[in-house]
Amino acid sequence: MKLIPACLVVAVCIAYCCGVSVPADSGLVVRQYEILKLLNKVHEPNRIKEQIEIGNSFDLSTALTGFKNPNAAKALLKGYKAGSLLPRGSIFTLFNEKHRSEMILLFETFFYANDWDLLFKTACWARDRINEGQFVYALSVAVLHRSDTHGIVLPPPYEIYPHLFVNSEVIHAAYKAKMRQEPAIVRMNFTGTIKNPEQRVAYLGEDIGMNAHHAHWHMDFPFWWKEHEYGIHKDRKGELFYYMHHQLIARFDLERLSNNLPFVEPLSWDQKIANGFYPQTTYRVGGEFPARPDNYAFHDLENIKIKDMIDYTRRIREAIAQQAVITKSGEYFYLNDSKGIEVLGDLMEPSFDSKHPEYYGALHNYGHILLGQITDPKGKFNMPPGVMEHFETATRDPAFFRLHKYIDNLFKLHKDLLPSYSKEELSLDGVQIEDVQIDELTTYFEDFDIDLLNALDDTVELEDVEIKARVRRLNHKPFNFKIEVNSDKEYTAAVRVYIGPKYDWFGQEITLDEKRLYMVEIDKFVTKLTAGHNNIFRKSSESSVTIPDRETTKVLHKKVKDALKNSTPLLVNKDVRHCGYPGRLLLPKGKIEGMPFPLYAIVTDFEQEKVNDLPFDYDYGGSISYCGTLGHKYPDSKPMGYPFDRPIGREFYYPNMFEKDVVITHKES
Ligand SMILES: *[C@@H]1O[C@H](CO)[C@@H](O)[C@H](O)[C@H]1NC(C)=O
Ligand SMILES: *[C@@H]1O[C@H](CO)[C@@H](O)[C@H](O)[C@H]1NC(C)=O
Ligand SMILES: [Cu+2]
Repeated sequence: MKLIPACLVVAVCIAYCCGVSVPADSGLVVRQYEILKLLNKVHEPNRIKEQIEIGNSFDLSTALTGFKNPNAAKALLKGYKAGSLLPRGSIFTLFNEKHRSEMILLFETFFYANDWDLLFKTACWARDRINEGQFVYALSVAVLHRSDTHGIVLPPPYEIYPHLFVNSEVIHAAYKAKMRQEPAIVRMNFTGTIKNPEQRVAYLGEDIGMNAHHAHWHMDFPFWWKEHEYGIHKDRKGELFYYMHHQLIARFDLERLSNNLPFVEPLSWDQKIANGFYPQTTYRVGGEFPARPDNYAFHDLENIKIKDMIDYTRRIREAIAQQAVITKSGEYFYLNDSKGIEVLGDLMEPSFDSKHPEYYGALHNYGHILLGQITDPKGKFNMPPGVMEHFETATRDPAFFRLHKYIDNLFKLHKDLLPSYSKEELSLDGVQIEDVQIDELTTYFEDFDIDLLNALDDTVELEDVEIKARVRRLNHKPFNFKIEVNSDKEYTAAVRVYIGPKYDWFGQEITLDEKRLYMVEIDKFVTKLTAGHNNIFRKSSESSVTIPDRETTKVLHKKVKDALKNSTPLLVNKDVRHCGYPGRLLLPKGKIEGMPFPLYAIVTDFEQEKVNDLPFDYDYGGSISYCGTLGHKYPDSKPMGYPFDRPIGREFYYPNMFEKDVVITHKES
């Protein structure tokens, strides 16, 4: 990027250096259109005639020379011919090794196709021949990572596979409406009743935007990603695994306080899980998601033993205490600096880059599986995978946050052994934040409709009718804030803004060193400071943490059609990703009578921490804070969560920081 000389034409400048939306060329519009059609009603045979014909006449075995690396395509074809692949109609879970390895073959086939034409033909072929879960996931990850599909927007996952996002009653009611051929809006309730205290925060765990974010994060950063083979580096992937999940829990904890619930407790392999979970969700085919009664204990699975989990944990704790991980070849990899978190993240998830998967195991992934199969550990009842075995559904189960707190506490052990930030690392000469002013912070619940078109079987006799699920979801009034900064000189400044809890569940004021664990990032941005007084204005919608509501398939479809007719150009951002916490959920609910939260801001020198040569205000196309970037380095070099990721030292507050209480008020509607 830095090689591009000063822009000759403004339009070129925008297209090449600043990552903002530009009109798509006609090739990309066509590709976007075909991808939308390929992902339509994936559970049924394709109904798009042209795509069916392309799929039928395509012969993968004679096309192998068209792949940069044909091995995956060969192996896929072999499995297909032998009938050994997961059949269509079966439930796909990424946590199942067989399912996953087949999906990776399909992904690599898509990824290594030398041009769009071959990718498209292969996809048309696979659409009706490979399991639909594998197809959607592999195609999505391929589209996100191929350069000829950069900028393509995928339909929201809750429209591709609504069953994973809405409960059984809704699906049932939707079927009835379709039979009667009446348009319908079905009201969806959150699972459980008021007798279950966890139900008070079900609206967050079951929020479809939150689940969609989680699903997309794991598409942007697949744990099975073979960086060296694919040639795409995922900058700070291990650290993002730590930080994104850490923030999800912290955010959940603030929601809990807003609802008079204590912070999440970590779970433990040898203790019963006090709170059961009844998902009330059903697979399209294959039955209900298994439920877990209260006070249920972990059980050994055939290939995952509780004892092993305890051993893995002990080894990881040992590595943390020694500040060194032992690698497969018997060397030590030190954890005593800010790079250590990256290694630990890869180790605990574990990703393909784990330094020693045999020794340190698969703490997080196995945790998901143990929870998912907890009620049928021997497979006696042939129960389908649990909610914990899909990234689309995992956060519905409160045990998700308990598992992640368990893992997060291990990360904390590591961070606690690093030195506190020094004065040099915290302060900024000649810069003083004088005040932070923020609009009234108000949250409320609103209705949101999910299109259920893809949830229902197509029938030749019955026309599609508009059927929607109506859910309640948390939102907040848009707000602005103003940071007043005095500076001795010009700076390109990085600004970080957090909110945290003031009181714990007992009503006790929380100390700074405890509070730091629950600080939720609200925004991180770069701005220019002039010498003298500066007013920095920022809007909630600009947050680096969040993304706006996803475009519905219908709207997307219409835009693409308009672009094909040349009436309105389709705007695309080639850096776009789909990952990001929903903007609506930026603020915790707070309380009707108002609830205080400390707001914290810090200004640092971006020149000292900048990594890329892109303009300081480059738009990386989505949530940088949680989701990093695609194809660029993570834009700053500070540890994620700075300055709260490390223990607070004796001196912490400097003039370039500011803290004050803000009040979040919930309006009942
Ligand atoms: C949701 O709850 C309300 C009130 O309890 C009930 O009337 C309604 O039938 C429920 N909706 C569904 C789809 O179960
Ligand atoms: C980390 O530990 C190694 C081995 O003891 C040592 O050589 C290195 O200087 C340490 N690094 C830091 C930043 O303390
Ligand atoms: Cu996750």
